[in-house]
Amino acid sequence: MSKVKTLGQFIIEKQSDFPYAKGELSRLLRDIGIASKIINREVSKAGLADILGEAGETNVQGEQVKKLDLFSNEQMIAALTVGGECCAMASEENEDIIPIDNAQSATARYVVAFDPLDGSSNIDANVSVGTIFSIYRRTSLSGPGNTADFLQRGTDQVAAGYVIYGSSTMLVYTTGKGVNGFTLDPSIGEFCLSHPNMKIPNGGKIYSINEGNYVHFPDGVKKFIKWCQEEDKPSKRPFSSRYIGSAVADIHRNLLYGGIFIYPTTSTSPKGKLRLLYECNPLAFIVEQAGGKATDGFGRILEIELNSLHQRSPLFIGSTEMVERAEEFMSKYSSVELKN
Ligand code: AHM
Ligand code: MG
Repeated sequence: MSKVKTLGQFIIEKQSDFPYAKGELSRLLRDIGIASKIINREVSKAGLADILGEAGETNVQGEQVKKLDLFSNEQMIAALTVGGECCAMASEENEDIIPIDNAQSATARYVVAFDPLDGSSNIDANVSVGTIFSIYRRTSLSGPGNTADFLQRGTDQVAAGYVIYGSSTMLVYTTGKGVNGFTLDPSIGEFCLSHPNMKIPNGGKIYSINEGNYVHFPDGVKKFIKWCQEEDKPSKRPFSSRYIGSAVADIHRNLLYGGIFIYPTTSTSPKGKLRLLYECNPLAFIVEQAGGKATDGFGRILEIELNSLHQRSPLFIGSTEMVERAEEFMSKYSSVELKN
């Protein structure tokens, strides 16, 4: 047998990192892994939807053809509901939480927040999309979970991860003890450890931001972008601009190569676009665990108080040196009033 280590094997091995764990967290991660394989199967057939479906309504089995983000949402909900380790879910696709009211959920200890298919506007163009998830211990004592179970700070996350459906499919996660990445081997249907102990370079040469919104950016961001574009040999500027428009894909690339991703406040979106609970917090937890930094331009993402499920936040995330440089520009040229 080769040295390949599957996600399942890795999770079982790592369970001993949590001496009081009863395996529930491991089972939750396994359930998410299963949902993501089903999502992957459908995402990889995205271009076939029209020819398999009848007027886009039904597929070849006569089933309803669903939009992939709704399909992904259903898969995550189904996997976590039957898994029995989770007492409530929160999803980008659902206004309210989804409490789980069954025999196991009464004693289940976790809640899971997720964005089932982030960047889904890219899907028809065959561009990478992702699933993002974040796991918390419930704060309620029993029964189905409630909204208050989710209103915790990012620092309270027990695990977080993302799945990127790209040129290959990868699952990257952390339980607060470093970051590990697994690539799906389609021939055996297993996520295999391919990127152990991921570390983001301290500096980088890539900045990722939707520059089309330039006129709406805070001055600090405008000045930072101009600084990235200046010629300066010692700091290897000008930097490269790379923007996919799928946060998972942009941040994953920067995690590997070094760089910064920014989705700031804009004059049209004064709180930013991305959501704290199931986009910013899990991505921030992963990037910090990989040695990087994530802020809202002024302070640490993971310490922001969460008051509502779909609360937005600006996000500056990536290589520590680059995020700190952007923060310098923010504190010099932008008002802290822009803060969340
Ligand atoms: P979504 O959750 O509706 O897919 O939106 C989130 C996505 C992120 O993945 C991406 O970084 C951002 O929206 C792109 O937004 P924009 O098109 O404004 O640049
Ligand atoms: Mg999203």
